[in-house]
Amino acid sequence: MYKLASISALAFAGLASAQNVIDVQVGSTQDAQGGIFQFIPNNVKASKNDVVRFRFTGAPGNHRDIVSVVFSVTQSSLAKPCDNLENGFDSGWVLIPTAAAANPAPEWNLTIIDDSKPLWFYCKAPLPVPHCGIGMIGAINADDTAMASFQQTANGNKNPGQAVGALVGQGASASAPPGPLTNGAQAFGVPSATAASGGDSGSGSDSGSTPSPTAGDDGNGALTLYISGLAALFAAVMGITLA
Ligand SMILES: [Cu+2]
Repeated sequence: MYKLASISALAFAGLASAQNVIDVQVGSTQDAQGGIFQFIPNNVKASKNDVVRFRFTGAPGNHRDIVSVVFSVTQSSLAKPCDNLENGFDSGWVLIPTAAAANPAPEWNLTIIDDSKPLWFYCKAPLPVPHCGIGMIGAINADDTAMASFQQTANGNKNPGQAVGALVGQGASASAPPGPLTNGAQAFGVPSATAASGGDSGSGSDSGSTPSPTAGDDGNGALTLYISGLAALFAAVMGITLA
C-alpha cells in the first residue's frame, strides 16, 4: 500500500512538471486584424520549463507590394520596450519571403527558466517602419496593467535597439536559432549561445555590432549599418513599401 501510494505520488509530480508548449505567432498577414507587425497573442502565461514556441508565419500574404519581411524576438524590458535587454535572449533576424514560400514556418523554442516575473520582448526589425513602435511587442507572464504600460511606452518608437543578443537570456533560454529555413526563409545576425562578454568573442563572421550600444538613443543612425553582412539583406528589404 505504502509503496503504491508513493509511486502514484511520483507519477503525479511528473505530470505536474510536464512541459507545456505555448505557441506565439510572429507576424501576421496584411489582412489580419492589426496587420503584419504583431505577435499573436502578445501576452502569454507560461510556467517554469514550459516552451514558448515562436512561429514565424507572418508574411505579406497577398499584399503585392511587400516581397519579404524581417522579424525577430528580442528580449527587452518594461522600462525600455524597444531596446535590447543586456544579456537578453534574441532569435536574431528571420527573413520571411512570402506566406506561401515559408512553409514550414521557421520556429524558435524558448524555454522558461523563471516564471516569477514578466519577460518582455520586441521585434527589432526597422523596415519599412520600426516594428516595435507600431505594436510588435510581446510579453510572457505580464499582468494587464504592466502590459498596458509596456505598450504605451513602445508606441511610436522609431529607433529600436539593433544589437544581437544571445540564445540564453534572462529568465528564458533557447538552445538553437530559428529553423527550419526553407523556401527562401533566411536567418541573419544569428546569436550565439551566450552573450559575448566584452569584445568580440571570436566567430568572426559578424564584425561586432557597434562595440557597445551605449545608449538606446543613438540618433537616427539606426540604419547606417554596423554589420556589413546585414547591409545587403537590409537593402533587399528596403524595396518594401507599405502601400
Ligand atoms: Cu517585426
